[in-house]
Amino acid sequence: MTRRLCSGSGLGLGSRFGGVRLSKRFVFLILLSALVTVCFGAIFFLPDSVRLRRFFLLPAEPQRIDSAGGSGLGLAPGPGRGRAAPAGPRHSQTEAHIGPARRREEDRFGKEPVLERIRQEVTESEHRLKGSENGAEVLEASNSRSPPLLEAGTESADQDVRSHREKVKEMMKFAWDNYRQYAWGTNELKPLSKSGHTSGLFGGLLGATIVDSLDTLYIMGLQEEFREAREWVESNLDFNVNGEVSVFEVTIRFVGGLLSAYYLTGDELFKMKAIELGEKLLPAFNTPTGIPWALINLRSGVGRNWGWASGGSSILAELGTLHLEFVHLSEVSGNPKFAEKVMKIRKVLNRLEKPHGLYPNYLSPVTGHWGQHHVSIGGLGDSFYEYLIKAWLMSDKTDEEAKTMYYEALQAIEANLVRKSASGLTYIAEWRGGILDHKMGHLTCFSGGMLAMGADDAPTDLSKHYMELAAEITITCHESYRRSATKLGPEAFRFDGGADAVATRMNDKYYILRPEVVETYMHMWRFTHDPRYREWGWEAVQALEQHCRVETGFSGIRDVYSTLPHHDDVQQSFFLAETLKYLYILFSEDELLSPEHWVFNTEAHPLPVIQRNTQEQVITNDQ
Ligand code: DMJ
Repeated sequence: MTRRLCSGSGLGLGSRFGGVRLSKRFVFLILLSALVTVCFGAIFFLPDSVRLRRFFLLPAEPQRIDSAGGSGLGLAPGPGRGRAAPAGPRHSQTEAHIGPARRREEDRFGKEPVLERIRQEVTESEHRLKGSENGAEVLEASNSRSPPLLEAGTESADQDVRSHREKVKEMMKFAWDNYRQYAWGTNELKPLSKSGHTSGLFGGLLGATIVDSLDTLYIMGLQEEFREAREWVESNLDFNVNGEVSVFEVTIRFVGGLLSAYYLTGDELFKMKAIELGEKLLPAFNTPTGIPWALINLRSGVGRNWGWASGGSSILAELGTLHLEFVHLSEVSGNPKFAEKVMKIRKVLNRLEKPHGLYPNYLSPVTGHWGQHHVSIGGLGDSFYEYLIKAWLMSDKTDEEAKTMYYEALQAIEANLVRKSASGLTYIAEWRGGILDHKMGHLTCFSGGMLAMGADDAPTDLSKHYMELAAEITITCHESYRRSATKLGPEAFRFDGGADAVATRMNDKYYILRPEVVETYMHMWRFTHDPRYREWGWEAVQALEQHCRVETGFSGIRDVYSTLPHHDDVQQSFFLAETLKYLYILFSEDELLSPEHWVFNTEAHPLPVIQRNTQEQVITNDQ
């Protein structure tokens, strides 16, 4: 009878190597010396590895938050601005602090920022699989430093502006306190039921309001609340959940929120959490084209698309709104694999034939072909366009590809979708296979701010025009608010059948505390200093107070045309992340999170512009 020997059996009384019998002690010594060599090498030759840091370095203590100026900010400005820089990424690094891994990196690539190099590499060879796929190529951590949040001596003398800002801060505290009391640790507050709200977007992932609020609390100087939030993140934020999450929602709210908290505070905890979550999302990109799945099970890594999406497609606004966060994940981890994923998406989109120059909202991750030809600058499409212009700005105006794609898309949008109503209101319609649907979503209203943000760098003859278009869209969105009984805008409003910026269908009449209109007011104020934008922002504050504030938080309403209270019982996390933050900034000085230094992700989480010559500047600053 033949018997198969198990592989370990040969080590019974000694082993055979090429027929030579070795003693037990000799084998043991060989194994021991191999082990010592591996450990020695890992400790002394890879000291900058992110993975090793996780094992050997304790997270940094949180930054002390001082109260500074009337803005409520507890933030020290960046180097060279007259105050001491806090620890963390805002610290300048002397050459001595640049680790061996960074130096190895410089030897190979010069002093180019990681982003620039990745962009070039992906362009040169999209199909080349790099060592980074399996973590072998781990570069030194971020070379970007945080810019100042507020430069000294810029507090407004205007008492009204200050009191409006204080009012917004009070609203934030009220929203937070009630979440804390009735829904702590869940995703969102149900302010009427006084309980937690679970949304299908996050699978078993918890704490959306906490992570989404971190930077708002910090910026407003709500120190105690920020500390509690940080503590919860440290002790409870767990990504090892067996549930399907939306890759887009988790990226913009959780990854964006954590990255932003890291850049604002320098607290390593947020960075490590952001990277850990980023890693968990990576399997979503394992598709034949690199176009990510919409949903991913965080534990198993199995991905799929929404059942309702045309022909199993991924959605443009979802697959196209990962860029800023994933580029920053590479910046803070030093690992290019995150940025490579989103650069790959960019390449696929850029290469595709576009009907009339327009991007349909559905794209198959398997074939790389468009699904249904539905085009919208609102739901399903919106933030894809936003991230093109923001990628350009966040790259310190070096990402030419993003810039070109943005202005080309804008031209097609203008030619095919922008229309004027009979009364002269400019709106952006939706496009269904060549047929216009004369409706504009609340979501589309972000585009006023986007147009203003991109106006400066438009081809010269178009700059002024885009600024005018931005102002016209803002007027239309304001009208959609002004024409309702509550002075809050509906989810969608129409320009056909006699309608002019009003909702005509019951299921378009709701308002769920969305930010897009006040977001645009904020940007328009900053670019023009036209006082009406602050006035309109204040109108929105009053309407929110009157119709959305309930005894224990803020709630959406089901019909903006009725003043009878009919609340939806959800305090959305984006109300704290975006709506209140944009209102607060609207009533702050321009230097708070100035566009020169910061770009907001689509959930209003500020991310720093990645300076072209960061490395050189870092060294120069310390000399
Ligand atoms: C936010 O989560 C983001 O702004 C996203 O891009 C779309 N809409 C919601 C808020 O309305």
